[in-house]
Amino acid sequence: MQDAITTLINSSDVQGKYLDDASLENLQSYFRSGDLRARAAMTISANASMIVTKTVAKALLYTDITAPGGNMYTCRRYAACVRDMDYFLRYGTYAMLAGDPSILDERVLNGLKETYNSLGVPVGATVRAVQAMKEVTTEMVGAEAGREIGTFFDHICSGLS
Ligand SMILES: CCC1=C(C)/C(=C/C2=NC(=C\c3[nH]c(/C=C4\NC(=O)[C@H](C)[C@H]4CC)c(C)c3CCC(=O)O)/C(CCC(=O)O)=C2C)NC1=O
Repeated sequence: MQDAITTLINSSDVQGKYLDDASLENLQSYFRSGDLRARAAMTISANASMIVTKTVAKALLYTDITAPGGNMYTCRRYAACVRDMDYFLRYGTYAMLAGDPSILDERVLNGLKETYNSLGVPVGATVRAVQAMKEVTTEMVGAEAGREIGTFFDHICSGLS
């Protein structure tokens, strides 16, 4: 796993150089948004199960997916989906704090699309649910922090598409 700081320092070190202006500006904006991201992480962790419940209600409940024959039908599969949504929220929060998506690539997206395809988990509906989670989370943390974490929800979606 990497974060905004190690990513920028490593790329300067490879070139044997000090951080250039563009890298320093990136770092400054990472530090400036630090308090915002930490407060958003607190709000999210205190409300995680509510965010997941609202997301499922908004995007999945009472659709073909929860009806007989749908991928979320039966308690076991419903619970697996809710658990996956909680993984997306938790790892999205980690990535927001790190300011870097590598933790998502390594621990969430690695092999996920293949797993979903082999189990018949609908990827399109999952992507829509992650987008709904972005909206629900933004309502809770506010527009500015919503944009910070939104990038990483989008990263999950593009990793699945
Ligand atoms: C921390 C990283 C991590 C992730 C991301 C993860 C995902 C993950 N989700 C799975 C299953 C599943 N995932 C879903 C999810 C859904 N079905 C739908 O229709 C919805 C659209 C969607 C929820 C948004 C379902 C229903 C299953 C069970 C499928 C089955 O066994 O038939 C499985 C197969 C094994 C299992 O059932 O536990 C994995 C590995 N596991 C991990 O360790």
